Amino acid sequence: MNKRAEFVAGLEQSAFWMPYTANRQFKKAPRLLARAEGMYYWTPEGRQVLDGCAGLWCVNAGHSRPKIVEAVRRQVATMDFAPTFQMGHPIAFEFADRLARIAPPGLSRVFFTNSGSEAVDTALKIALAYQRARGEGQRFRLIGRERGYHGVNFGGMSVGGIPFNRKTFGPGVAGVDHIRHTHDPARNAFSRGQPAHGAELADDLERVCQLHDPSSIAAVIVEPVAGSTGVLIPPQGYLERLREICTRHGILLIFDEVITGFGRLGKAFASQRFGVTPDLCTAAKGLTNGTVPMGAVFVRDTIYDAFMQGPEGIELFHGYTYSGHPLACAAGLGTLETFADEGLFERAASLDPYWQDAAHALKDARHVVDIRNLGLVAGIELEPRRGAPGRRAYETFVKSFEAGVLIRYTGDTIAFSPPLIIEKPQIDRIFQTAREILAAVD
Ligand code: PXG
Repeated sequence: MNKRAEFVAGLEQSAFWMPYTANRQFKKAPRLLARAEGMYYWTPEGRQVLDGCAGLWCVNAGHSRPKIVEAVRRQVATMDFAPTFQMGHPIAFEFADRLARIAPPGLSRVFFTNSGSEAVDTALKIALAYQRARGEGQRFRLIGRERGYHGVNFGGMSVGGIPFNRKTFGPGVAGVDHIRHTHDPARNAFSRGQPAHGAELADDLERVCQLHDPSSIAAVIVEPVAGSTGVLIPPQGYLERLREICTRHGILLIFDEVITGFGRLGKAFASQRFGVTPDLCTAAKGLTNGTVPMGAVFVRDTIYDAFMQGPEGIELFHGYTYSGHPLACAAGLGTLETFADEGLFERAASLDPYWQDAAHALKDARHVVDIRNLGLVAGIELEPRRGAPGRRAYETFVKSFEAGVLIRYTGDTIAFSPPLIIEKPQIDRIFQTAREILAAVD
């Protein structure tokens, strides 16, 4: 047996319990990646694969970019780790201050975590503690949305709206309810950008407010664009209306921007693209270009100030050993520098129309029942195969990888979210490959 065959044969017994993966199926027929640069991965055999989904929606500046690699290399050789509990290191302050400059207006305080899931749970805890700090401790409820994904920790799982992510893990956090999702293909299929119909779906928050009494609600959390459940774009006017209802009832609005942050929609944050400013917002993934794990919560100044009023002492009993890890901060600074050097926010915005046309050109492709897009994201929804939901999208994903293009799939939607450095011929290749594969899969 050659080395590769030996490795694959050994996988079935491997100790690695893979996340969100059909382990038995995967270990029999693995898809492996060994190297990455720019827009491409290479398999261990040296086959080149175009990255159509920025790894997992995170490598927004492309792979192994020199400034990021160098910043991490320099930092690990200078200081590998230092605590941020009652101690500090300059790079964490520097990175937070640089982030505050690109944050949505007014959200200029930054709490560091190590992942999107931790950022979400941190944002929910800050929301609860803030309500208490301002004398509104009766606000204990947290409201999420159906089809929302907010990571896998207990808070994020509870406010999340994906049945499979919830059903085997008990009751979750108490006091959680959900508003309805915005997916409405009957009225909005094949919308380009934001769908025209559905602003009134935000009024479902009023229903939940009346049911529970709005003065019991601490916060509402939504993804501005729902990524994981199939690229659901908010209808025109919807986010504005959510904002208005939250403000009217003293409820904090949290945007989960783990996917939409860092240029995905052509601005630093979706909030700026939509012109709707939340009270807190989460980020992760693109924050460090996926190089070193990190998440962050951006907090409105007035919320931070409310914590700084009491007697001297620890203001928030919360934090992670690795909050503000020096390597993550170095990767983040290298990421910001790369974005600035290459104008990547603007690049994503300027490619948006080309991307949109390329995606919607698949309208007549086989199996396609809807196409949704915004910024450099697209979701193509397929008609489910009878009796085997999700199977057609899964096979499309596998065949696409074999054809040299990495994409994502969720349910019966295939999702595209390439690094923002993508060139137009690469955009053509992604969608052309999808068209050919859709013609070939059953
Ligand atoms: N919030 C949102 C909106 C996310 O998309 C998380 C929180 C959790 O982040 P961490 O870093 O804890 O994984 C996410 C993560 C996919 C996919 O293909 C999406 C995510 C993760 C993995 C796969 O849809 N989103």
